[in-house]
Amino acid sequence: MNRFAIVALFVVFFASCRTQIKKEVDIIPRPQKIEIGNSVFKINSNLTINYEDDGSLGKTADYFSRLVENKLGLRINDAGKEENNSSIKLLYADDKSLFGEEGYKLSIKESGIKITAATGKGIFYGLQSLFQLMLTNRDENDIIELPEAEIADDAMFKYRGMHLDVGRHIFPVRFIKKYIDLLALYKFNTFHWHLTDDQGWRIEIKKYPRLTEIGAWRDQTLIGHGGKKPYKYDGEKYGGFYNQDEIRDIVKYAEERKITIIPEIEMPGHSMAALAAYPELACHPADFKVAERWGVFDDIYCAKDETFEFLENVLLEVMELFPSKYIHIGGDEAPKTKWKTSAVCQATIKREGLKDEQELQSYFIQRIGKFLNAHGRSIIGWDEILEGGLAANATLMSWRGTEGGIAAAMQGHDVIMTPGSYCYFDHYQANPETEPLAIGGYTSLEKVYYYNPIPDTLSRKEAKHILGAQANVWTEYMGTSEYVEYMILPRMAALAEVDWTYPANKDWGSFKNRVKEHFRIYDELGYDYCDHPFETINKPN
Ligand code: TNX
Repeated sequence: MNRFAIVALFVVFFASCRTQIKKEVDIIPRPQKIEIGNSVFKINSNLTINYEDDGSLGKTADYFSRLVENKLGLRINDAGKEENNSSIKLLYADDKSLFGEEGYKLSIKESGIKITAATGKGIFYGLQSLFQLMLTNRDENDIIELPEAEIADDAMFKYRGMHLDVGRHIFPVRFIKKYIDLLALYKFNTFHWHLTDDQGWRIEIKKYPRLTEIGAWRDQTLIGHGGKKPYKYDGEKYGGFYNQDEIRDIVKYAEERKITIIPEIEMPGHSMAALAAYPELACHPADFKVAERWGVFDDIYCAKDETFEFLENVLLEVMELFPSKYIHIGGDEAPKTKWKTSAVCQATIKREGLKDEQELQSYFIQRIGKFLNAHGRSIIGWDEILEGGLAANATLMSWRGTEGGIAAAMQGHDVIMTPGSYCYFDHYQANPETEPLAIGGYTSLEKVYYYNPIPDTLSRKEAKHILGAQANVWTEYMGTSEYVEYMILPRMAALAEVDWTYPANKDWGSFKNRVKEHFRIYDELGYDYCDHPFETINKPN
């Protein structure tokens, strides 16, 4: 081969690499199908949106216009049903059977943009993809040119969740909304709101005012890591709660973004804050304090009638506020020490013909489960609710590995996967020696990315019970909202791809490139994030 031919070959090779790269768009989670053309849609100041007016698409169009105006400073005119010359069209598909429940098609041509779906949710997700494209195709002069593209997309899992613990640290309403915005950006559909814990009760309950007068405040907080003795405290009163108006406002905000909020009211353990407010609910009432350090505490709700009456009344108010089908009732880490020495608990064990305290926990959860079922709701509980027998209709959240989830799915129960070593975003994401203080562990971005929620041991039928995966954000060591952002970004982007993208389309190399582009989105939207998530260290988790 002569020199000219070799050079020509190189040119062709590199040119094809370049077009290869251009074939990708920076959408996370990665869509099912993407075809990219050669032209572009240039966004100018005359953007208009139109939609079929079914009473709901108009609201979605309005949401999108506000989003684009706030974040990109671009006005979109609402053309209502006027189709003429509208640059963004939202349409319901004629043949709905061609679309999944949450699927959509996004078509970008030189002449305009069209989003088609069978449902309002699908349209909403199409708009999120469009929003990401607008953010990642903007140049230094704020000019946006979208590539010609045909995108067809749908969700792999129907439950795509992010959790947030506001018990250990509380965050302002405006941050809860900012968190929800991020869920929407990444097509999550569930926000699991952990509202009560030993260190703070965070939801106003009108019938029991002491829960927030007393239970929402701790006298001081542990400094440093909980595993390090002697304990040192900061001596500063800390606390707060969300009143019912704020909660209603947040539920509405989430609804507008197609996100269901599942509230969690912990029982029978992690209840020190409630016991500090109402000590009579304990087996051995004492002068309890709202917890000031992290861990698992022996005093838990006593399995007695007063407790059930209290919890049922609390749940009635919770159900008023949250329309979700599921209510999370916790169930984790409830030591049985106090139940062993309680006459009432022992009498209940005898009366109900239970074997031991483990079965009493099961009785406790089942009784609450029946109460919620009678009100048309279903319970979700952490995997300890397996012990002593699962309540009817209970959905299990598997956190201590995947075994609990596997066992529950084999018993025909629905399961949400949140195994600690893949889905705990309170673990370190980079070298612990140089990172800010976290609880421990090491869960890299890559590890999250490769998580597959469906265990190989399950049959096809059993695997249908795996609804999806969720990351848990426990906040013992996250005192500020900026630090919460830092811990979830970009790992949340990886989880989005675990939950949404079909396994055949997952690709770590491609994800790495796209996530780097998303750093720009975080900068643009004002989120903190870990900018060095690719380094790997030799630390097993
Ligand atoms: C275990 S996960 C807990 C939480 C802690 C977390 C820390 C679960 C159901 N319970 O109370 O915050 O570990 O990683």
